[in-house]
Amino acid sequence: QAASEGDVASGAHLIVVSNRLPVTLEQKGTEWSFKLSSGGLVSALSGLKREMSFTWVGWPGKDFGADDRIKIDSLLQENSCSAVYLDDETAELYYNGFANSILWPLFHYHPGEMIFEETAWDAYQRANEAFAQALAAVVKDGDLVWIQDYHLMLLPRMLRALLDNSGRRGVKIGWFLHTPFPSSELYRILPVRRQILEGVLAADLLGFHTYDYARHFLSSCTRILGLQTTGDSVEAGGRVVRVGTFPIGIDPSKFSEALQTDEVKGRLGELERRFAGEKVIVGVDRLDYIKGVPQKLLAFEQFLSERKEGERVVLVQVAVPSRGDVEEYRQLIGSVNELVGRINGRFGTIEYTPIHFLHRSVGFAELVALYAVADVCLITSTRDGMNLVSYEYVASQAQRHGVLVLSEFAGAAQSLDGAVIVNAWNIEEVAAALALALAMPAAQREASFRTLHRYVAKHTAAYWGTSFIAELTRVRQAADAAALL
Ligand code: GDG
Repeated sequence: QAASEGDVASGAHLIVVSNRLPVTLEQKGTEWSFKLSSGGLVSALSGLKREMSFTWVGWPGKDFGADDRIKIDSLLQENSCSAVYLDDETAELYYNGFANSILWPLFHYHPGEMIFEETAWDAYQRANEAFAQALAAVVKDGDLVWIQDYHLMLLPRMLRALLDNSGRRGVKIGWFLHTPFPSSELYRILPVRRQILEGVLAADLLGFHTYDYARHFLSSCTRILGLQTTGDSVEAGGRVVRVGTFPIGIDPSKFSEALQTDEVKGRLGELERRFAGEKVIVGVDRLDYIKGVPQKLLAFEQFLSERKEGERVVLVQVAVPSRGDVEEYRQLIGSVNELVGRINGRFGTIEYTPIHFLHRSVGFAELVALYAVADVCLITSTRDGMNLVSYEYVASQAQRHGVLVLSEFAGAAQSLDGAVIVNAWNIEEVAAALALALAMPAAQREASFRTLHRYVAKHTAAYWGTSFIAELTRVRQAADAAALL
């Protein structure tokens, strides 16, 4: 049962907290302006914004001087946002040093990439404390605070302490993890494993994309903290913390509506002419080692080497630059460039380039046209919390009924019946799935599309957000009722 805006508006105010505000600020002369940035979380919360109003609290991306802060604050306030300022050194160490170099690799089963440094851990604590202070200044009795992701795992506890000390009552805190939560066998590697668990356990409701992630979290609580758990709760410090599964989604109407615009129709027509007589496979990923781009390229190479007849096949791979200031990401760019060069050199001709590799982000209209023109979408994440690209492809395929080939290591594989599920590490298997997908009869493609589309149309970003908030409200009512007894 999803909450409506009225449910929240009737009592509490909702505050959403994430590491980054969803904006990029730009200065022209003395004036500041901003544009919305892209990414999984931004896409999901924009869908929620259509359903209910909230204030968004987060870091604006860099530090600003006092004069600029005044202008930026009022610009943000007009857009229901509020900034948490961090000095540049703290921000760098907290974001790149701890969140992206320790928690991110560990949560995606890459412990080899994890280098634990005390200075980064100190910065993570300082940054979470800065968020807690900023929030404590705006949170009122009875408000709902919804904290996002692995950057802010100490925040529930720090915020709770500040609220308790200042006598604030009835504030409910939710936290949602957008990445996988790894098996406790892996999680226990983390030197600060206790502090991180205790940090989130001060919340009232903890949300994960899949049941597996929730289960891993609960067994970490038992094994590391010795806490009592049930299938959907954990008892910590005399309180019962609810643990639930809330699979995220997209706003599918954004895609179906875009497909009706002249801009996208025009571009789609151009792409159809450009790729006439060829089959198109599309890939859209941030260039992150979790997205399995090298595995995808190797599988495509294998597929090409086995293909004896039929139309030419091209792979259009959008690889959005990401975290270029972290060493592992720079190495990845090098190896991906090398693979693309090798495969194009091996299979290309004057008339035919097998891989169109775009190492940049593309505009939304271009993205939708690319999704719509593609016969297959190939997702080979080696681990991925959910993966919204898979949903977006389905939302753009009402005409073509293309085939989704999806890694079993993406959270989306748990929900998207109708996709061809593959082990992304098995190059032969992915190559065979590509051949199968491209040869799939129209009736089978249509049936799979219908199944996929039904799910994507129902489990939207707004549904995800309102279900979480409804549950947080319910948890609060239950706690209030217990307090009266
Ligand atoms: C994290 C988790 C989880 C990408 N390239 C362009 C572009 N995008 C947009 C896509 C999509 C989003 O970025 C990517 O979302 P994903 O979910 O695939 O991946 P992450 O960014 O890693 O997100 C993930 C998500 O959080 C939500 O919980 O699903 O598992 O890792 O919306 O469309 N948009 C435009 N141009 C591009 O070139 N306009």
